[in-house]
Amino acid sequence: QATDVITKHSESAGYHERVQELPLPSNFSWGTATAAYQVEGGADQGGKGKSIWDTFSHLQPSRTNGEHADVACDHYNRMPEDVDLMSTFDVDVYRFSLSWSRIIPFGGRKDAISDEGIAFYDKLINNLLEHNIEPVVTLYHWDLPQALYDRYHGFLDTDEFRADFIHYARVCFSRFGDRVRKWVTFNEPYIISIFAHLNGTLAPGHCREQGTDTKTEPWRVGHTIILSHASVVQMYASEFQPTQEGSISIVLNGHFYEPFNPQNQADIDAAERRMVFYIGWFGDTIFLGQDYPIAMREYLGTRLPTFTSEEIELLRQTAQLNAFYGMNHYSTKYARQLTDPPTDDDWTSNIEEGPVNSDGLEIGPASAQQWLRVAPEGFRKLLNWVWKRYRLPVIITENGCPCIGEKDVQVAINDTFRQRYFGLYLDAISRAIYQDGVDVKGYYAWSLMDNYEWAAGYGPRYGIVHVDFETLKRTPKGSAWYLRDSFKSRRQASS
Ligand code: PSG
Repeated sequence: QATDVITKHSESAGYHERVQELPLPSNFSWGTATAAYQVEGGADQGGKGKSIWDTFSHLQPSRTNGEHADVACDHYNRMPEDVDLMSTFDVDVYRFSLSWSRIIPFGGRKDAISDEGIAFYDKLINNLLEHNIEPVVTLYHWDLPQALYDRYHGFLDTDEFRADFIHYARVCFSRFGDRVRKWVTFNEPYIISIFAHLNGTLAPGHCREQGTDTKTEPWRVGHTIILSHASVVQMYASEFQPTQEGSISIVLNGHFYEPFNPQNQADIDAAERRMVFYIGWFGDTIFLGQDYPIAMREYLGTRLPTFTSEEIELLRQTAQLNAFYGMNHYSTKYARQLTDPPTDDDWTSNIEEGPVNSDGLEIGPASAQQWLRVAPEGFRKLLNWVWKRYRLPVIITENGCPCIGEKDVQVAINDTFRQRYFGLYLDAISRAIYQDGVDVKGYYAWSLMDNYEWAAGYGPRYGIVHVDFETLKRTPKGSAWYLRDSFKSRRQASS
């Protein structure tokens, strides 16, 4: 049976390797990650305002598997227990996000700040520091205050959103910045743009069927994110960094793409161009401080907004202030250049992507989510791609996978599939560092615990801790202990 699995999958994906426990630098930091809406619950506690996810999950339940996150992991009420738990895994870092509408219930720059909301995050941060765990804080992980959507459609109004986001960021820096040394502005701008304003799978669910302008909206949203990020970086550098001495950047996600047919030049070009559209969109503007990639401008024409010369100047000035490249990465796909005319809202430059290549080989074994295959070699190649293009220290801000059948706690505890996934992906990082010269600083596993997986509800489980969503009982999975032990031995091996 084992050979069966092996012969189906492409050798070049790296899955056939044994986990080798290759070394990592002694100062390499590891941790776990979560996002506010996915774990907190406490929907009506502490004066929290509604976010677009509260609305989306309640008013359009068919789009979220009938499930919402009013309670989720109840982290809002069980936070001390969760911090105790993560400290038993010897983590260095905890990456979490702030719920904007917990801190400013109506979100806007003239709206009231909630002391209760601030108090929750104060407690969390202090608790982490008492356990010697470094907080890495994301300002925006998809839960836009509903009031800002009602007022001006959120990201679609660049000027309004930007002004409100700068205000919100300033509140966070001034309240938490004495203790937080690493900030992330946005989690995954690609997903916010494409999945929330074109495919419609994520809140606010804009899509063609709902009559929104899928030709231009996602590119407007991306534009808003890029400018809002740059403004916040500039503000942080001038108002807070001199005294707080922290660092700031953004988190970009992206698959690695292999050509569907490696003999076909069009597919080779497609794989590269797919990454330019996915990652270069935000990376070139934000980290290189320049206009959108030429390939995007050529293909999208006037669908893509333009920067004024002052805006280009802002990007140029803030580019070097980004201290790291935050990388969320899970999987590799094949890219195939299509020749039939694309739809008028095509966002890929007419590329089809999938898990099977022209020889019928699968890129790697399937997880519990259809888009996620195990392919560690693609991870190593993506690390190289990003390093070559941006020359920034890389932090893996998310990586992980959901195994099949994990609702059963016995299956979850014995999560050998995930342990192997982590092992192979960590070996890929070691090779990228020691064989390829990529500067990788840290690794945060997604996720600390099973949680609300957006449109997929409570189906796929990414946690290194199992959560029973009926009793809310937490049980560490084998992978939690695997990561603890593996980081220990990998870091010793290098010193
Ligand atoms: C990234 C890529 C895809 C789906 C979801 C993500 N994709 O290619 O279809 S999102 C990312 C996110 C976190 C999620 C986690 C697992 O930041 O909140 O729970 O991945 O999907």
